Amino acid sequence: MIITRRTLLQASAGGAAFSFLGLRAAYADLPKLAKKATYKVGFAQTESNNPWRLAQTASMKSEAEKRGCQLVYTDAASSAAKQVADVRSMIAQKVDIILLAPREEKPLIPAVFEAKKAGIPMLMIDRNVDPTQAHAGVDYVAFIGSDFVKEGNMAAEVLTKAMGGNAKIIELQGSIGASPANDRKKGFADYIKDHPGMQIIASQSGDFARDTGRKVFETLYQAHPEATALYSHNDEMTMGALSVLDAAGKKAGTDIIIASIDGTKDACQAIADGKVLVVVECNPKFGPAAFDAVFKYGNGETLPVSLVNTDRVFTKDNVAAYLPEAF
Ligand code: GYE
Repeated sequence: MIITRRTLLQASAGGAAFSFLGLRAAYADLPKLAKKATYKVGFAQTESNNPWRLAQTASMKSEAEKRGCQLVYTDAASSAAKQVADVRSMIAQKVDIILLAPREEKPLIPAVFEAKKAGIPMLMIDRNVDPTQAHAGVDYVAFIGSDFVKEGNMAAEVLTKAMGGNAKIIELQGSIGASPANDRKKGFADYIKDHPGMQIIASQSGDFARDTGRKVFETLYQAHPEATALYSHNDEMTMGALSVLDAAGKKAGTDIIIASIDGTKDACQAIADGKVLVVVECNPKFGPAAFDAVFKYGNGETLPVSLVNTDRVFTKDNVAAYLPEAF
């Protein structure tokens, strides 16, 4: 049987077991990782401008140290072009494996193929690259992260129920071209399409950043004072929006009902304070799962092409128990 990328995609699209014969053949395409006691691991971070990123980096650094691995760490400072250059420098430094948190889906594609060509395996951490251009199990080993479509879906479900199926919604999107922004938008839209009273009246990117979120929300809310709800793709932008509402003398939680994603301390405290309705978790503590995958791969094991985190849903009913572990 000849295994093509299409065969593999069909197998994964069907959610079929990845022990499928085809996977092993396609896997043969991937760079190998020699079995060693420790590895020189590259971690190409996207940016460090929010608590989620800082928690992720801390988790990766502490796990690398625990396992005696040398971590070659780079921070792309919100630039996809810099992140491509960062991966190139890791290739030049001959790291054993690269953990990439791709800022955007398309611009990082060349970096994936350059690593593959250099014989360096790669794991996609937290965000993904364009699935039509590069394939897990073929071009890179696996994706480890959340199901962002499901996150958007869960946020929509809690918001729809709380609003009795009627809301005029402002949506703050994440960074343009980033997989969590694309998928969180889709997951939310998929859910509300069956609830005609749930209308998105304005939707714009706040770049997953607090200050950009604040500015964008200020403009959108001024243009749409009739808004009754906010769906924000991450907690940092939610915090930006909360400061706008405060300054405008509006009551978050009453005048505007808010659904958000991540699970930061600030946003979860805002649930406890009655300002935010729901935060869908997106866990940034990737270190243990990422390094487990590295060592398993080095051991010659076949990894599932997608390792999906389980995300919880925080509301006023359960947030107090979560707050001590919030980041
Ligand atoms: O939600 C956000 C961060 O890629 C899942 O990126 C991650 C997202 C997370 O900047 O806060």
